[in-house]
Amino acid sequence: MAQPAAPNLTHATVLSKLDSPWDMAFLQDGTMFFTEKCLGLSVRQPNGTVNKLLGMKDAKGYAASANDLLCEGQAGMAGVAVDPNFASNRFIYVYSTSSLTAPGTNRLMRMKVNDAGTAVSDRTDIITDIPYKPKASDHPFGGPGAHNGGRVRFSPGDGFLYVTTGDTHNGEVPQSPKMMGGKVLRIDRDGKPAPGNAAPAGFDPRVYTYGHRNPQGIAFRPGTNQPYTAENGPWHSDEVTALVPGGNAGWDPRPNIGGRGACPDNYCGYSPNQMGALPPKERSAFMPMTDTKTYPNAMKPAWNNDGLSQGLFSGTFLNGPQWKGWNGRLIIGFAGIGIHGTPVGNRLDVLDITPDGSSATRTTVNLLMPAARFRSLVQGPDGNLYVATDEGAISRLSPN
Ligand SMILES: [Ca+2]
Repeated sequence: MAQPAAPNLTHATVLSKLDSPWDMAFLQDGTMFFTEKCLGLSVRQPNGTVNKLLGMKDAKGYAASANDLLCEGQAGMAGVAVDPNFASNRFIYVYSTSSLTAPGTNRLMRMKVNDAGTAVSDRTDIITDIPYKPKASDHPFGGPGAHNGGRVRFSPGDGFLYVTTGDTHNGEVPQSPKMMGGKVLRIDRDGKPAPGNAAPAGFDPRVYTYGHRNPQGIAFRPGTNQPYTAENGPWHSDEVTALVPGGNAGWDPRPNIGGRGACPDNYCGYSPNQMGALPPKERSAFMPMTDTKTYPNAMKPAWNNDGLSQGLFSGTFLNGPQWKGWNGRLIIGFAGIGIHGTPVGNRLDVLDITPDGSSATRTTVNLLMPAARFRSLVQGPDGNLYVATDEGAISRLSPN
């Protein structure tokens, strides 16, 4: 039987001249909440009106401001999700870096949106202890705010909230049972652990999976609702991984694990590493994204970006017959700026993942829009794909 064809895409700009838009979340009527990394939370009403709801420190023009919210490097205001019961409880959830406790952490805030959609109130920080990298001098690589995680999604299957967190360039974090970076957390709307997380004994009960590097995409496969992460690799090997409760994603940048030597500031995350695209057999000596030697039961990736690190950042499953041959497939976006000799990562790929999540084949999307650094991908209630780019736009890609 012939495979259904891939859809053609048309492109329309929904909002432009934004400042580092990071994520979007929709209501059924098309209302779109969105974050800007260094400004705050806003909402675009179905008629196109934009209301600025909650601003970070020094952001102008917002209905309210929160002076503890800050941005620095990759950190700032990030993921946003609306409650599945929004119609009755009006709850919205936002991940942001905060200075409320020194030297700062990432927090997951729950707030209430008023009926007019012009203001938020009742901020409750339901997670307060996600690590944040406060200053460049702590570690030799990257800058402050590096590896900050930040995607926030409700599962349509179990109704719980999944939160992705980054390793903050701290070697102890990803495998730590108590430090909440390098994890996927699974919680209820009050921030309490969801039942069935199944992390090993001694782990914080909010931990669903651990041993991640910097997962910034999480999506749920239609049909099974199994969660999949998309995460950045250490100058090689971006990964997409099917998650299982209590699973170890196999990232452990500590020295002396698996025979690694001393590394700068006890973070071997780039050591040994490659500069440029080396042949796969040479890459096998690199610090692995999934260390199956040390952790034989680690979750193996469904897909590896041909050994390259190009800023794999976000992903969502396309769902609905309008997507033709891509219906049910995972679309992922890259935001890599092309450092260390790798090609710039401004593209979208569609992955056809096997039912067991063990492997995938890739199709690169031919976009009818300018090349861009893709920060967020969300399918809207109209069935179209909305994309946020570092170039400052939120666009709509419609299949036809
Ligand atoms: Ca991994």
